[in-house]
Amino acid sequence: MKSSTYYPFSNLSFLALFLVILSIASAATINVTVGGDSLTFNPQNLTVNKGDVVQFNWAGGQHSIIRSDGPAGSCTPKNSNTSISEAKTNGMVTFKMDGSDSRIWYYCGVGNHCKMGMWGVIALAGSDNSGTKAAKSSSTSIGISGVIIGIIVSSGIISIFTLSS
Ligand SMILES: *[C@@H]1O[C@H](CO)[C@@H](O)[C@H](O)[C@H]1NC(C)=O
Ligand SMILES: *[C@@H]1O[C@H](CO)[C@@H](O)[C@H](O)[C@H]1NC(C)=O
Ligand SMILES: *[C@@H]1O[C@H](CO)[C@@H](O)[C@H](O)[C@H]1NC(C)=O
Ligand SMILES: [Cu+2]
Repeated sequence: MKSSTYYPFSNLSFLALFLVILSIASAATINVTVGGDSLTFNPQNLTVNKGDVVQFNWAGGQHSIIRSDGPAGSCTPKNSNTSISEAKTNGMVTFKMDGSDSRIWYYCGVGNHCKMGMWGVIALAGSDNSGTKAAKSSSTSIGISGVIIGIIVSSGIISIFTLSS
């Protein structure tokens, strides 16, 4: 009697634990090379999952990482929290895409590096506006077609009744 009360809870706990483990396991570290042979962030355009950590590795030259408000290629700092890294020549910094932004833009603030193309974008997979809208409208149309199919089925049944009587 006691066990029948507790089993559903322990199943839910296992499911919750499994989902937590899954989300920890799927959080990845993605490398971006800063500078080196060219004035670039490589890869320049990155799509990551929520919780992923982007690791910027300096490969040569003096570079900083400053956030902008976009669009891609903007060399103007964001209003607040603009710096991911001050200018330096080696080492690394990490930036976690924790879900507070669905997309971030950044650039190197040293010299004319940004104008030369030293900027990058990190987007969260599946969280851009178009994707959200598409997902919403498709589920709406499924709902509408469900109603329409329901009406057609009902009218079919009605007409069958009409024909046989
Ligand atoms: C990322 O860079 C670090 C340090 O340079 C290296 O140890 C690691 O293997 C790299 N990871 C990937 C996935 O390339
Ligand atoms: C990154 O995306 C921009 C458009 O936002 C594009 O102009 C640029 O060529 C892309 N960079 C690379 C390396 O593909
Ligand atoms: C700036 O960053 C700090 C630490 O990451 C955070 O606590 C704070 O909320 C941020 N402020 C804004 C305006 O984004
Ligand atoms: Cu630079």
